[in-house]
Amino acid sequence: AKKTEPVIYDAVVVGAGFSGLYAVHKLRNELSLTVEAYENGGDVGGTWHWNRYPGALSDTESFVYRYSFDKELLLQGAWKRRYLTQPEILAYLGQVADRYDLRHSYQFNTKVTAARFDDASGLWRVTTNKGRTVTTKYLVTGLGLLSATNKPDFKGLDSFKGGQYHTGAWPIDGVDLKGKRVGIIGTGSSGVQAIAALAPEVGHLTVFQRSAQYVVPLANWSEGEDQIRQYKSSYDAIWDQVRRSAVAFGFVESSVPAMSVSAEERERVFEQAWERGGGFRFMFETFSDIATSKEANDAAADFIKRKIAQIVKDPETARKLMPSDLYAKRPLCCDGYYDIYNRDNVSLVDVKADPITEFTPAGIRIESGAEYPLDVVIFATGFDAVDGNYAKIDMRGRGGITLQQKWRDGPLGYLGMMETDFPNFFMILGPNGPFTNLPPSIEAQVEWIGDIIAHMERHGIDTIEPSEDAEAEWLTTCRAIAGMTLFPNAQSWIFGANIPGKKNAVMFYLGGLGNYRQAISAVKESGFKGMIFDKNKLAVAD
Ligand code: FAD
Ligand code: NA7
Repeated sequence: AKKTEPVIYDAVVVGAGFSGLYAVHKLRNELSLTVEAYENGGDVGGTWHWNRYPGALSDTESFVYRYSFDKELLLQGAWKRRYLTQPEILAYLGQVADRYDLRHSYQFNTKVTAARFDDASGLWRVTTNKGRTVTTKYLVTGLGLLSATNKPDFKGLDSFKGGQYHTGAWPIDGVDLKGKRVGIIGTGSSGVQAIAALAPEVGHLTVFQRSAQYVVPLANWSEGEDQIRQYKSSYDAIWDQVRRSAVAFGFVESSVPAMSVSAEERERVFEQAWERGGGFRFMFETFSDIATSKEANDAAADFIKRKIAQIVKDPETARKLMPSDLYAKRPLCCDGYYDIYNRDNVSLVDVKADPITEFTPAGIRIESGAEYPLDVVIFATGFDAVDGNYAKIDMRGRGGITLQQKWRDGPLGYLGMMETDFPNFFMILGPNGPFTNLPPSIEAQVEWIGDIIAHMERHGIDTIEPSEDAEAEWLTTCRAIAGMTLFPNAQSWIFGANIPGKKNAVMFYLGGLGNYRQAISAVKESGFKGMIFDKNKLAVAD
């Protein structure tokens, strides 16, 4: 009998968050390719499928935390407040999946475990934990840059009798925390949101804080039909501005250096931004150089520290809450954050001064010997950012080179999307991509990837990969820009500093979305300069 040919897909897409969903739509619905997609979770949503902790919310404003590629979809947008809650975003992504019929391309609850490029055929072989291996020409991944959870391996974790949950892997059915003694480790973006939501709910909340943070208000006011109609009628202008801007948050970044104005004027601007709410607004809409000048940064930091001193009643607690680092991590925002520490049922433990030594059956013990009895511990300890999920896949490119070998000095990606020696492999939000409100960056990348693939299909090209020179040049650009900012001087996930043993590396292009879009369209306009087409055939011809 004739042997049946194995199925060869045009493209395999991995991930069903903002990135993967748009990639499936682009490749399958717009470019008419055959697509097979995998998602480790039980449904679409990505970040918003996994992060169901109380208080989970996007701090990008509702009018720009969404796709813009389909005007009709944009005009259907509905929301209630200035920021979207996790259930709202999850529902939105579900609607998107319905609208473009995306779910039927996906195998859910399926993890990609290996992906190998076959030099002879120029195709990828992709293996899942369901024991299936498929062959594909293009491999497109949207694995999430804040997705691989980081759970510190404290001594005695297993002995703890209570419940333990990570914010980024929250049980779908929720956790009943009413009246319980809850401990939370971590005060990053997830931590502050959860702390604010839990304090009024639980019996007692003990916050284990390592680094104190700068947190400005959200100002999460309700937005009525009129306001939403106004956004919708200005959407063309809004998205045009977003795409040209640096952080893509839907406001115009300041061009005024902090020290160019009087101290009184600075105070007025900071006060106004405090009232207006929003972390990125506070850092980028107030003055042009908060993230680049130490003096400007100190001025912003001092303003927030004075707020902490005014709000927090107990001086010892206020002292613990005072950040000592630069204001140069991802900016945080939360309504009433510092007020929470005036509540009787909330206590703050400074685990930088007095580190957690172990979990006991009853709770958490710190170095000085104090033990905190707890019913539940919440890990708001963040993510192995950017490359965390890539490291879990056995990925091999040309000649069997592994991604781990390629990234031994830190992850790197050409334009945040491609790798030398990994032909026809496209990452969405891969290393050295933009640091912004993410949906607009995801759209820019998916559209560029779609353009390349369309070009290849039109011209009968089998493989594409960046040249080593192009990749090295992009990395040099990313490093140079990062070096002009204060961000490398603060220890955070942005440079991989939050994971013990992880090499500090420049993992983002900090030049802003406008410049990024220009850089990637220049590559396209030049007929994909810096790319090598059909390297195999070239080798044969040599
Ligand atoms: P994700 O949504 O992370 O999706 C990746 C998916 O890939 C996951 O579902 C994962 O299960 C799947 N996957 C990974 N590896 C595999 C594998 N090997 N096999 C199969 N499936 C796999 N961004 C903003 O711009 N503004 C915000 O306000 C904001 N708030 C955030 C708040 C929180 C709590 C978190 C965690 C993130 C936030 N982000 C925010 C970042 C957010 O991740 C992005 O905005 C966006 O959702 C990323 O979409 P994505 O599709 O690229 O990745
Ligand atoms: P973050 O911002 O990485 O925050 C993690 C927090 O957990 C932070 O306060 C860490 O302290 C703390 N942490 C991490 N490991 C430990 C250990 N071992 N002991 C004590 N405390 C620890 O993650 P988030 O989830 O809040 O936010 C990530 C991004 O997702 C966010 O920026 C948004 O974009 C969405 P540290 O500051 O390292 O001292």
